[in-house]
Amino acid sequence: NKKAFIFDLDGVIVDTAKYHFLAWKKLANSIGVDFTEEQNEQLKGVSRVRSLEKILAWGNIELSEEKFMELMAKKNNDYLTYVNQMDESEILPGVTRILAYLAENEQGIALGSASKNARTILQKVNLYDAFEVIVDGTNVTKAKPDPEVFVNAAKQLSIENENCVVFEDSVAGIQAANTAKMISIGIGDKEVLKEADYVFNDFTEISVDFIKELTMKKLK
Ligand code: G16
Ligand code: MG
Repeated sequence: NKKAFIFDLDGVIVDTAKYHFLAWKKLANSIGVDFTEEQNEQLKGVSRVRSLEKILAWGNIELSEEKFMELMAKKNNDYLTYVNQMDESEILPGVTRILAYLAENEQGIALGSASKNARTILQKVNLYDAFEVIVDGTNVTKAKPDPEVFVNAAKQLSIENENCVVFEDSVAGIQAANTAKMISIGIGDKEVLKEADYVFNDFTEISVDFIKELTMKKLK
């Protein structure tokens, strides 16, 4: 009874939000815009282009296309200096155990991330080979809450949407999974991720028995 388990990257497998924060803050401040942790929350799961558009709107700033591209490249270079220092110790607690269980039980395992740096990050934390399929920001045209990223992953695994389970930390990602008729599992705050089928604070709260049950029952 094969199911597919699709993992978001930032906020689910690793906490790269802290590095996005540092890089966006430096960039925003360099153009005279304040940038807080609360604002960073609003960029979770959001694409790079859309993130810069939001920052510029907060600062009431308009830029030429050329300058816009220049700032995006600057932010990404800065972000990559943090990514390049990542290693296995940054895998969030409980994640490896679930990935190992799924692999042992021959379940489909995919990554579904908005990040164009997803492959680099997986290599840094030594999880690249743990995923049979990787769909990231370089493979999709429509951002979450559009289900494209997850539907694409399911297709590549040849598993029907109804037999997929998605782990997500963002509201937009939960909505994307629900729209695709996949089981949505929120990682984070119950109040924020209330549209999810299940919510856990983190992977240490997810038991192997719970995953086993999902692999055995009819999901939807
Ligand atoms: C991640 C982050 C977002 C980031 C986006 C694009 O998404 O949550 O904050 O803006 O990727 O990242 P990049 O600039 O590396 O292309 P996810 O879907 O993994 O949570
Ligand atoms: Mg995320």
